[in-house]
Amino acid sequence: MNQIRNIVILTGAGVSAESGIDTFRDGGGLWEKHRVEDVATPEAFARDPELVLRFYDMRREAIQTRQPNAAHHALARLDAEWRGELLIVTQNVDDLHERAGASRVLHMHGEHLNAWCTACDVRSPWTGPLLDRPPCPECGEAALRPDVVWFGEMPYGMEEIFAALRDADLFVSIGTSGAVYPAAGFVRNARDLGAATLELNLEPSQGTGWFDEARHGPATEVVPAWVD
Ligand code: BJW
Repeated sequence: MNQIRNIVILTGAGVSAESGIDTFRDGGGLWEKHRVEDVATPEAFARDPELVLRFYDMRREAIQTRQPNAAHHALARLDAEWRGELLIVTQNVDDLHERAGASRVLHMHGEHLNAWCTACDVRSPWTGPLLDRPPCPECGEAALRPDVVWFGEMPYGMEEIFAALRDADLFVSIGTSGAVYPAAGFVRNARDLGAATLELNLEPSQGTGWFDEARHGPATEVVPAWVD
């Protein structure tokens, strides 16, 4: 890591898997139990808000009982100690990077523990259920939805992410299948912009061929081994 000053780290569901949070596309993952079209699009929410809110209430409750694992802690150590630029771009909607102590975290697919009021456009911290249609703490309208990015919606922070990719010397992708864009394209963006690229994943991802180097194994092993 001698020549490296600026790092962008992309994380996905695999980094939280060993904390007991379901991934999406693995065997037994969320998309085996729920159809994407039924729970993770704006059209699904318009059609059947109760089904969507029940799905997210269940997951919001579950993540609050889960704890960061050795991969989150290793990344938090790196964040605390790295003197150059560092950005953890997470696709995860849990808060395990933050609870491990990382501060330079961007949630490109939103956060379970926020609610977004579609009436006044304000985001508020939210730990309880949304199914009973509580009023927005800001404007009082019963118009809250989970503050997550569904298919067809624009991910958060794209300008900041591309600025970081432009300056990156190293791009590291951890625990993501490479199935969902635009995140799946970051490795090619980073390469085109001159960064070295590394994949850390349980198995080769869909984009594994784009990386300069890949190390495969559980995140709680391969991430601390890379950081330390
Ligand atoms: C471990 C492990 C262990 C397990 N240790 N590893 C056709 C072509 C290209 C694009 C499109 C297309 N048609 C439509 C699109 C666009 C669409 C898209 O990508 N669709 C694809 C499915 C084809 N994308 C969008 O709509 C996005 N918006 C968009 O594109 O806007 C326009 C735009 C244009 C230009 C620039 C910018 C924007 C929005 C995508 C929103 C995704 N939302 C979700 C739900 C979030 C809320 C929620 O949590 O419910 O985000 S879907 C879901 O997938 C979630 C995740 O963040 C995301 C990625 O999943 P992830 O993290 O990779 O998880 P898995 O399960 O897929 O993989 C886990 C990996 O971990 C596996 O590889 C395991 O092996 C590994 N693993 N255990 C290490 N212990």
